[in-house]
Amino acid sequence: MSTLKETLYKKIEQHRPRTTRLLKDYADTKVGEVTIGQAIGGARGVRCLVTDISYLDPHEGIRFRGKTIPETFAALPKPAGSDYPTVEAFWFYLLTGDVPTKKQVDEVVEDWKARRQVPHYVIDVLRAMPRDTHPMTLFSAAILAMQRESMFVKRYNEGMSKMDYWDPMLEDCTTLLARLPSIGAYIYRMKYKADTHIAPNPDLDWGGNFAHEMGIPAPYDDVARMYFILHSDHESGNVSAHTTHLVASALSDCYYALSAGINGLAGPLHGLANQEVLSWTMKFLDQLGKEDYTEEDVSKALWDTLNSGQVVPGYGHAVLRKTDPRYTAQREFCLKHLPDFPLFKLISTIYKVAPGILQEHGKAKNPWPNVDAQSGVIQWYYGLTEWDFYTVLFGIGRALGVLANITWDRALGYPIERPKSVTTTMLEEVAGVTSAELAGAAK
Ligand code: CMX
Repeated sequence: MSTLKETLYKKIEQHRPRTTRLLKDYADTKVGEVTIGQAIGGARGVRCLVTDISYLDPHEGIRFRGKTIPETFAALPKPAGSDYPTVEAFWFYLLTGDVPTKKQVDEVVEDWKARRQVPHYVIDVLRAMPRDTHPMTLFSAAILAMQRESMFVKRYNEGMSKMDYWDPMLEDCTTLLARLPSIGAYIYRMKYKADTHIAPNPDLDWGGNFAHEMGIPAPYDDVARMYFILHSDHESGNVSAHTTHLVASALSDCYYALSAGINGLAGPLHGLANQEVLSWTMKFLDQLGKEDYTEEDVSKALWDTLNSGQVVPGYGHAVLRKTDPRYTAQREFCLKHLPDFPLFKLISTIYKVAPGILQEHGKAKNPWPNVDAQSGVIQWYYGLTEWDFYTVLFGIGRALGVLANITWDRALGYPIERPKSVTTTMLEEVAGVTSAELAGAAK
């Protein structure tokens, strides 16, 4: 058994009685109430998911296993010469809550290297799809294609005990994770770099090797590490995390579950917003028609977007009520590495102007930027200008959080998910809406 698996097993054994006790003795204790607004309005704020891997406070932002983003970056071991930890160290930490030693990290790095070869049939699937297919569709299809390899399915069919579900789930998640950066890089180079490919470098960690296979020199290896960690987890209610959790709750394996989660991430209100931010900013530059724009010009272009009924991409959030600390972390990177880059300056001007405009507009509950408002600028600076690809980068990172979560879901025996629906008439009855009022409203 690997050190990671052994550590995780101990944590699972310690945790199981806590969940069992809550279910046995306190199952009827209320965590909150559900309002009509929540039932119709996308279940905002309904407390009906449990995860210990990350927690999102509306005012403070995300904590991974109790640590803020700067604390996480500071605590985890880093490769020589890097400012950011290895993703492998972060995976150990997300799964177990323990900051790993260098030796423990090295073990995960070697394990992932041994599993990272992308099978040839996956490449065949990618190549069989039309070349103008969106990178997120290619990414999701590649993940789904590997479902045939699931250890979880094999062991399930052999009749494994429920208590053991987490073990083959972890095996599958590890194999899937190990391959994701190479799949992403293959899609990128097949579509945008004349179908030329770069073989993996056996000396490099997951993030470092991704930069290498993309063909982008340092410090892009650190960009990759930072980016994947920042995008990994945002508690369980967002579309990609919730979808992955929901699909896995039917005991679908991680290939089915992650592919579904990636499809949710591909929506413009969720992960695709990072691509939207860049395409919108470029249109916006065209509209302004000059590089010496003023804050008034930016303000007018923002109002044009809002007045035409569109959302300002990269701004607003369903939970957060302040600037997303993932935005801040990336902004700090930009201030250090690309302070004079014109696109960064424009994004900074939008940051200055947009919150006030959104407040004046009066609709968005949160006028502050989210993670997607800042991420494309960094990619663009390092030559990754094909913004259709940006959500794949988000997806590679997001896989870390959602796969850690479904491993724990199986460890704690979370059941198949099945909330209850009601009819509109039932809501009207609860609200005390009379038939006379309804008849009046219909006129
Ligand atoms: N620009 C304009 N209007 C906005 C807005 C924005 N950035 N954010 C919210 N609004 C509007 C909503 O469309 C909604 O309008 P209607 O009442 O007409 O339907 C109203 O404000 C209330 O919305 P909300 O409660 O503040 O926000 P939601 O929880 O419904 O939605 C989100 C959250 C992120 C989908 C929304 O803020 C949005 O569309 N933002 C732009 C897209 C974006 O950046 N998405 C990425 C989020 C992070 C991620 O998942 O990657």
